[in-house]
Amino acid sequence: MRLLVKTNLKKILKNGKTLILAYDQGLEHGPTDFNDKNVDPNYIIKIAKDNKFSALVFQKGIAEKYNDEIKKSKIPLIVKLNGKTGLVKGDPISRQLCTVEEAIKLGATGVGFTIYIGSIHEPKMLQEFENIQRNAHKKNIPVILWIYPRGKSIKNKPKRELMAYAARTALEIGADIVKIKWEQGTTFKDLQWAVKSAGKTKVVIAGGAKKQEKELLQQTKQIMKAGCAGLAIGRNVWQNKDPNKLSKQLKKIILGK
Ligand code: FBP
Repeated sequence: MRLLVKTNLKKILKNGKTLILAYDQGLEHGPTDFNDKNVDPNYIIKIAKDNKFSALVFQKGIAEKYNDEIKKSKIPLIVKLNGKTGLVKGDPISRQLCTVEEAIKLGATGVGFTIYIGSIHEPKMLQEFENIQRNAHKKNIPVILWIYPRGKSIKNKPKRELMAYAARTALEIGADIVKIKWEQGTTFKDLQWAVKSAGKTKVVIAGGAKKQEKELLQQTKQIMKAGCAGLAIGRNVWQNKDPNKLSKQLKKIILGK
């Protein structure tokens, strides 16, 4: 990897660890995930700022409209370059909605992209990623890949295999950080195998729908023990009644402070 990409990666990873706040659910799921408070992007920026998250993830619209507030927060920005709504059924496809150049103009430290491996549309997403990865690395911008096995073809495949396959794909196609789900029904050992499969690509785990705090904290300890770099989490933090308290607990586990 080019040295400068590494330098910029260091803005997101401290000692190889990271706690990223994700807020692209408004597009992916719709405002059903939100309440009166967290529907406002400023609320999310404040959580990230007050708790010194490692990075914040937005789609380009929020990154543009709330640019002053994001810059003032001094939290590194990751701009998601593709996305889709949750309304279309069938094998998913997430197309590019923003370029690397636009993300850089918005002040991005990193860019994010989603690929649904196993979807019949996988080749299109792989190809768009290829272009983004090359452009981003030319400009010394690290690439974070959200990679989720989805679609009819994966229905009967073991979750353990799919999780490691997702992680490995990220390494093979040049992602700097890969975001996977710790698939339900898989074990700690399975997660360790996925981390191993990702090689030098750092693994972060998605939060998923809101769960009990105790469960989340216990899982986070396991995630770190398995060799992951941290979490890229959304709903569990900004849907929590006390996001500051939870963020501090997560930081202690992940970053040790
Ligand atoms: P959460 O912690 O809220 O699950 O966010 C993680 C994330 O990857 C988001 O960035 C994204 O919007 C969402 O999950 C997509 O989840 P899914 O594809 O399962 O609906």
